Amino acid sequence: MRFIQHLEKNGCYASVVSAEHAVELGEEIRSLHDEGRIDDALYNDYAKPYFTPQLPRSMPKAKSIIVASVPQPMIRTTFLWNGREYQFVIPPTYYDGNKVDQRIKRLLSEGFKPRSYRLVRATLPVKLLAVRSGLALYGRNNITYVPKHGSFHRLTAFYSDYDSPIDNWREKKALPLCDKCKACLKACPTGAIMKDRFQIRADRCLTYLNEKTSGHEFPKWIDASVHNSLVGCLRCQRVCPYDKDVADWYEDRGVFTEKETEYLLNGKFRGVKAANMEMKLKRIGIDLTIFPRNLEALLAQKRR
Ligand code: B12
Ligand code: SF4
Ligand code: SF4
Repeated sequence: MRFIQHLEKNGCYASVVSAEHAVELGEEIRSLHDEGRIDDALYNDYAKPYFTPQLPRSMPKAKSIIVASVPQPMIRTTFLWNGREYQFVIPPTYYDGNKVDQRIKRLLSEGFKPRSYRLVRATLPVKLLAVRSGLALYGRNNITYVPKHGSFHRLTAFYSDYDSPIDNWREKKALPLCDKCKACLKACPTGAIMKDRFQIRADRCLTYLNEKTSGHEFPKWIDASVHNSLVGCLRCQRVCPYDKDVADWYEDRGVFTEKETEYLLNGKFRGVKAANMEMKLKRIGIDLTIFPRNLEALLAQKRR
């Protein structure tokens, strides 16, 4: 399909399925919750809109869902503190969400020419969609992988009135090496990846814990040495053989002065100063809610 080739020429991947599958995606996730394999808080509070897909009001008769993958590096950001310079990492996908959506929308519109179709951003469980559309494969770490950039890519999806002659819907599939490899299982610091079950225990994932607002302290069972990113966690990605070409792929973004670091560690955020800091943090895909907890945890490690 020309629009898929157009995305590929621009370094991205895409696939298309019939819009009828939106319901199935929701059903599959719901049945996991019914079986007790997704924590109530995660299902009901954290990610409900992704798990209960509905065709958008602006396109109740959508014909297809187009899912796209855009490569993204890690962000490396610098904090000056007590006369020293510290570099901390933010994993791919936290930042530039809107930019990615706009870029994909533009590339799709260009690829559709001379025709023109409507595109409405879709709130869906996009990993499951990407794998069931043949765009990606699941890793045992439950992250999805595409050629070249491994798991270092952002997924996004759009409903469209494009009536695709092909429906790429299929069974889900894992990476070929996951059968024998245990690298991510061994590297996971919280036991979220399990030996005898493919689906991870998301409620144990460090990312789930450090994305919560800073008022939520880390549980006692979390070892202080496990923190590795300003938000999220990269342990299971960086050890994966399919990520070996991207494991050191960074973009340097943002320097926080001594004063700014002190402000973030102080934890009292109000008024114009807080608004300005939010703007600066937005560029690297985070916000004030995770401060001071996550930064304290990383700096404490450096002092050990
Ligand atoms: C909720 C959520 C979280 C939660 C829960 C994660 C989870 N695994 O459920 C938390 C906060 C923990 C989280 C963490 C992360 N997330 Co997140 N998250 C989401 C969100 C909103 C929904 C994910 C979801 O559908 N979960 C429900 C579970 C049940 O679905 P699933 O993980 O796909 O589970 C499938 C597998 O277990 C598989 N399966 C089960 N058994 C078997 C057996 C076989 C043989 C096979 C093949 C498959 C299989 O089937 C299940 C579905 O039926 C999406 C955004 C979106 N729009 O979808 C981002 C998203 C998935 N997250 C993303 C990322 C990058 C991450 C992190 C890597 C961030 C980081 N570096 O710290 C971590 C990775 C944690 C991990 N190992 O999964 C990206 C993934 C991009 C990619 N390359 O795949 C997404 C898509 C955001 C984005 N727009 O890019 N996340
Ligand atoms: S580290 Fe090994 S088991 Fe884990 S996702 Fe990668 S190949 Fe699969
Ligand atoms: S992101 Fe970290 S805590 Fe979560 S599954 Fe991967 S290694 Fe484990």
